Amino acid sequence: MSYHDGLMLRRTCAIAAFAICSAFMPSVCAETGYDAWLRYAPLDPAAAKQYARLPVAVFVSSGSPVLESAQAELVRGVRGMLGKTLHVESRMPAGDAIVLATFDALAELGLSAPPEPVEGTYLLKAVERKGSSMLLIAGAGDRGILYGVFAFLRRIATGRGIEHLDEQESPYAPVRWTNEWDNLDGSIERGYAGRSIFFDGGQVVPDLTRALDYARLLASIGINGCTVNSVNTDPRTLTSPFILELARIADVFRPWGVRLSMAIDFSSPKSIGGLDTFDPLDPQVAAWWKQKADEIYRAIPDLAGFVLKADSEGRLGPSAYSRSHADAANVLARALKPHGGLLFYRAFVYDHHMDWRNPKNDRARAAYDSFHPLDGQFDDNVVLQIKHGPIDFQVREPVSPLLGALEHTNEAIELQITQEYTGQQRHLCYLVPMWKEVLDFDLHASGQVTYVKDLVSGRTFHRPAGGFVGVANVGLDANWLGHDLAMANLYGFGRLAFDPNLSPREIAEEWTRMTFGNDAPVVETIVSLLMESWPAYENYTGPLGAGTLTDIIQAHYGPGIESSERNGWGQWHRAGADGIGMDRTVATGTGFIGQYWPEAARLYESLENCPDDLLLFMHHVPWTHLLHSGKTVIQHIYDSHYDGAARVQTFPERWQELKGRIDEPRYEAVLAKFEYQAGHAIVWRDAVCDWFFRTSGIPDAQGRVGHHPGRVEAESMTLDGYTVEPVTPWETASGGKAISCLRPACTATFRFEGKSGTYDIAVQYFDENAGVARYKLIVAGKMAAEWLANDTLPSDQPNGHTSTRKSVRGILLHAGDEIRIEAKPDAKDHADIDYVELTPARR
Ligand code: GCV
Repeated sequence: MSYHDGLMLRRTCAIAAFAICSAFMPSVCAETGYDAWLRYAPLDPAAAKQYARLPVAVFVSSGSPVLESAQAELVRGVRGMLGKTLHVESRMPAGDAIVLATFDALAELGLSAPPEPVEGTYLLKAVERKGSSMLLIAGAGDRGILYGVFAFLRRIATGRGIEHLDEQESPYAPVRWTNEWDNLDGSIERGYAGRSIFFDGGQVVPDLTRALDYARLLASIGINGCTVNSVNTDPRTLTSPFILELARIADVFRPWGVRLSMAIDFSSPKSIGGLDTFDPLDPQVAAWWKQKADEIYRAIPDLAGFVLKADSEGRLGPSAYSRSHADAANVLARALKPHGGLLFYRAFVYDHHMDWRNPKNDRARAAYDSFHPLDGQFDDNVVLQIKHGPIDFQVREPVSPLLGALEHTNEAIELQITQEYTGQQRHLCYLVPMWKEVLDFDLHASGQVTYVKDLVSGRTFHRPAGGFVGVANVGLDANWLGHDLAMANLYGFGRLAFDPNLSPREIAEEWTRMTFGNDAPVVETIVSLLMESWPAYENYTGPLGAGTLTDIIQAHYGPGIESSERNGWGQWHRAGADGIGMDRTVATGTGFIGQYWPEAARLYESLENCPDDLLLFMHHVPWTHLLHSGKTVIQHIYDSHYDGAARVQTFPERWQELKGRIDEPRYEAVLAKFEYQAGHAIVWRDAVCDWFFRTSGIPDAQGRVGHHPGRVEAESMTLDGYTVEPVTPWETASGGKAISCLRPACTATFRFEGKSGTYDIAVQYFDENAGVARYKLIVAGKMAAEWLANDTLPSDQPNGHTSTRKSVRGILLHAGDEIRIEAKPDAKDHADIDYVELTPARR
């Protein structure tokens, strides 16, 4: 569904919602996911009862665009959920009222404010005053009130009472930003939900409704800054006409308390500024940045700051002039300083041409080696933006040691909401439990208990700035992230940034209630699916801290196990005949473990202490090394891949239990995603197990690897028109081969030789992004299924990205029945097929 169709449907639904659901029946009105967790669907009558005494008069103690948003949101939410229309009064009402006030205004109401609240703090309080009930939504600044309104509506949406309300919350850290990797042409780097909501064809889009609605979503979870263009930025971002265009985005963000920030190109003084240098220590360059910052602040007075990726993955940086990262950061920070702006300097700096033959080379060391020596040299409005792990958003990484190594520098942790290495929003992978583990990790900085959440928020070393940055990459898809359930990650990022002491389960439950309603089976099922999803994904994609075994050169999506090796990118797992893993010990390896403070290093340096889930990140061990679990490494790899794939086979069935309890469009969309994920998890399982079997030479003790009962290889079928072709990499096709149709039409046929009964039939084919092939599955002369290979998977070749499963369930088969696939290729999609698998019916 396009954005505009989605919007129309949403509007129609909003108007119809109360008419249809005015009897407070659970709403199963068609939804697009556009409203995300801010649906404000009518509560059922029993739940609504507890809010019967909610005052209908609202008084707002002052006016500002943010307060107007707060007030309008309150009216909208209460109307949607309770069917009650609030009246906004211009004077303090004599009777019961909801009062929105800043802490500064509380004294006038005869109430006291919390001592020294940080910006964004809110207070929800039920107060009896002169015989009337007052429901106070107070805040430190307008943002505090806005956050209070969202917290209040969240209470109602999740069915929590407001009788004796007394809730006060302060944001854990001042920085709670998203980064969007949007390009000016409208594409999004590592975006999986359509094109940019901000840019198209080199311009800011004329209609910024989506940007405005995004700001509302961000505000509802306490996000206060958003960098709208990719860190791999286009220097044109800083040209005068473009600054004026960006100002339009800042204008739509402002009423929601979200400040715009921009990614900048370090070579700009030369590339667009007319200077012959961008040397940060050249006074002309400093003057250029100062004049540029002044110009930007004239157009965007509340710009939050700049983000810079320099000397990384081909981006120009201070090394061009043998200057330090501190020199580069400070020249920008000084230009921003008079305006109150922050400079985020990304610590994602590494050499991507490293010599893989040198066993001492290690990309994981790079951030610490580059930035730790500079601690204390950065100005106070510089924030080092540090990815949570030392490599790059893998399914499992240790915490970056740099996070514990900066006592005199502000830092922010960078988390990735967009699922670059974790299934690209085609697989469900709820990342909040992973982030929580990271934030709760004790880095023992200076020998003290120092959790990551306290280091990054600036609490540990009393830094003036710091916090949380999430790379979101929302797009024009109606549901923002492409998979309705992936929105739990955006929600969870904001909730953790505001309060990292929340638990992943609490967040999952809150999000589910707001997004899908309070129906108990719905809540139970979705929460359990979310909570199981990261462990399952880790199990079928990446073992024991070796990284996600994906194709790291291209799409970062399907399996591509060897792509990590023998190149300069440094994501090596060093698997070979003798064993697997990177030796990062101080004693014999790269010394990476020595970058941790001694108490944390002790956890990793010895094989005895090292946790199983990071073993291969830290050590090189033989295949037969015994884990703490008692299994050998190789058997763990086989077992975990089978377990993970088996777990997600249950996802579609469990989701189907919710039919009728969730609106049809979202029900169907998620079901289709789960069916796809279940099939692709098998591709992952088989690719990883086959590759490790060939490399280790050690068979699976349970006899599963390489043995697939019920599987008929396409190359063994009777082929008409099809030819047998090798697939690259070999492990992404069963038996390393597939059949390819280079004629206008082809067929592949075989006879069923098993016991008569009801079977599920899976056709494993390759859905290449090079045309739309057509398939028909004909069983005993009858059409069993017909489909198009029209997905937009990230490759135009048969491989682990494109291998796709079509499942047809409950087909009655008799011994000797003919099973035939008829295919028509299209353009360069050759209707490739890997195999057909027949299993006794499951459902
Ligand atoms: C924006 C990884 C991603 C790149 C990304 C980079 C970064 O390498 O694959 O797309 O570039 O990280 O974070 O800068």
